[in-house]
Amino acid sequence: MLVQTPDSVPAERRAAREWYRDAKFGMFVHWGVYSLLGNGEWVMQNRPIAVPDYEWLASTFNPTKFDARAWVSLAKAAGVKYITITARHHDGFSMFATKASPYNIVDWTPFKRDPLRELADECRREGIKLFFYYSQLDWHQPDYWPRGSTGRNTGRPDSGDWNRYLDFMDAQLTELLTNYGALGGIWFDGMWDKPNAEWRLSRTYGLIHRLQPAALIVPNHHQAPLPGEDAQTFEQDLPGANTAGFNTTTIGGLPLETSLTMNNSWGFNLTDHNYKSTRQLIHYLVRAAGVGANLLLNIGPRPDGTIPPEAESRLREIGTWLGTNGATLYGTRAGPIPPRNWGATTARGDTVYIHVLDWADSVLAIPSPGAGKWSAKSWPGGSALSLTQLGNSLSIVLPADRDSPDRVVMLLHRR
Ligand code: FHN
Repeated sequence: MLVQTPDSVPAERRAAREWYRDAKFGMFVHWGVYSLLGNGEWVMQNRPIAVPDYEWLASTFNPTKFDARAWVSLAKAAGVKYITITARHHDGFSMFATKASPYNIVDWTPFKRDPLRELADECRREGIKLFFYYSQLDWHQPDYWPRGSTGRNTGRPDSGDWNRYLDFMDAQLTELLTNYGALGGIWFDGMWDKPNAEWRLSRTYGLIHRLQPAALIVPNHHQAPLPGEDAQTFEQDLPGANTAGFNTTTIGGLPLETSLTMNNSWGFNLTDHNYKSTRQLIHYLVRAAGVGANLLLNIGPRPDGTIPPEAESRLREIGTWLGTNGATLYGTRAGPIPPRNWGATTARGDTVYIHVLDWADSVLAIPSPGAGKWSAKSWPGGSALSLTQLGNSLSIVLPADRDSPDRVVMLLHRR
């Protein structure tokens, strides 16, 4: 497999990686046939539902209220720079027009439209990048054989042709990278179902980089980065943390992302109203930026194509907050002071942004972010804040507004 050194990565892709580092905020969308049952995207595995029953369910999928313009304008209002949507999840149903299998939204359902086409056109119009989530795991295809740790009670025959399955995936990836214009990239998931199988990754990655040299490969395989990959994504954990149990990999030099549910479900869950507050979500966005990572915040649209109001309101509130504070995140990198219980720091050039998230007091003492003299200003007002510099530490009198989800202090290096 080709060893990937930074300079072996074409300039276009390096530029795309920098765009991705600058983006900081993406909207994840888990939407598909499973949304009909309102019990998350693993319902076929968990219930379990055999292939014929699930195929019947799929034939009833008809999201007549789906409106790509409404979705993309909400994303824009939320301040997200890219959308990552499930083109095919583990249930094996394709949410796009494909010649590789009739088991897709255009040929198998009364909907007969290609929502990914409509989204791609709308994203291009609004300047939002589009990534396609693509599951390597498949609970429907007989050729996903030998089975992995899941999908064992779907009623499929105990036989199949693995290489034909890999060919099927490459054929679909060719369609996704040819028929929807320039993409942000492909977000892979599911390899963890058969971690030791021969996935022919260099062939598949080579295909993607050939078809769209600027498209990024973001693999959610919970392993250390492999050649040809462009980012490291962590699930339900900030990079370096591991409350979820599978984020065991060390942080490499690639751009970082963390994907997060807004409630406890990726796919639509009728009874899961356990939504995080807007404040918690802003804190997650800021803490992710504090370690140089993007937040990929998930929504699970309903089977009719509408977005749950709890998700919509939170996205709009985050967007309002970013309207004022976005400049302290977008285009920044991890700040000189690693994350703290009181908050995090981001930096752009010589300017350091101190994000005070959880701190009851009016004065904060921090290690000096670097030699030389520093001054402090409030954000966004820009009014001077009292700063005392003693040796290697600074103590800053914070802006008064303790209720703000993030009291931002701008630290300026005084030459
Ligand atoms: O099994 C999937 C799950 O359904 C969801 O897509 C998440 C999103 O990051 N990834 C897998 C679990 O690791």
